[in-house]
Amino acid sequence: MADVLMNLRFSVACAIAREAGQLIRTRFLARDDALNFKFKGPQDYLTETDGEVEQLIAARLSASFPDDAFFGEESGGEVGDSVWIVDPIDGTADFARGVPYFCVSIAFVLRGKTEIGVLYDPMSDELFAARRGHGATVNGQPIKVSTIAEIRQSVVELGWSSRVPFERSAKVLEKLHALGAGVKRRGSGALGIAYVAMGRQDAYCELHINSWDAAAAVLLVEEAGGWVNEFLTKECLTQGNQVIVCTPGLRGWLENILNV
Ligand code: LIP
Repeated sequence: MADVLMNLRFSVACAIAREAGQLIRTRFLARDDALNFKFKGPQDYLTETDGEVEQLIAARLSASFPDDAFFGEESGGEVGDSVWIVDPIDGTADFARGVPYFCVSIAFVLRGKTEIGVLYDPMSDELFAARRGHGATVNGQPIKVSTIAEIRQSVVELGWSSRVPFERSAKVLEKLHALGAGVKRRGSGALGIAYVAMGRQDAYCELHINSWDAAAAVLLVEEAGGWVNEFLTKECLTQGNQVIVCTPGLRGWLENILNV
């Protein structure tokens, strides 16, 4: 019975991610050139669509799974034994400025472990999905991390934000460059981590990222054969944490580099 319910949660989460993604796409394409956004903090964007999409997801999940808790980036919520962790738009800065690089992220966490992770990028029409123990897919096709094991042959995305003094992120950036890594920074941690799961890049790391940004995508990497740090600690659910996801061969390099 438990497996049947988890299967149902997985299917419903995928459907909700697509519905939410279509709403995000509609709002993105209809946007005028006016700068319709506010700031929650330094370079921390907020648009009306963030709240609209989170309300849609919360309503759909509550209707299907009324006993589950809900915790979203914009509205907060309760963190119970079974809880949905949601980022309505990851990559809000790009969404706000008209750059088509963002996704919706939905994770289901049971007794502190992520069991379901679903991301949808409505601009590329890519649905990334994973259920613990059942592999990871993009649009239903299995995905795997790359086989890159040498840092000087790797593509590593480094995220950063005003939540961490830039000097610390700069030290990581300097170390990565010194070791010959190809370094990227795109602006959506969720998509950056999902790209590791499908081998588009070989690692994603950030000194601090929120649970709603990364929880779903980290499960994708685990299920795609990658290594992930102990990201989703009890504190992380509400406080965030450092995240490192990578190919197994890059683990040693990145654990050392991030020890800043
Ligand atoms: C973003 C993260 C990114 C981080 C940004 C921001 P948002 O999430 O995905 O990794 O560096 O500061 O937190 O705000 O677009 O949902």
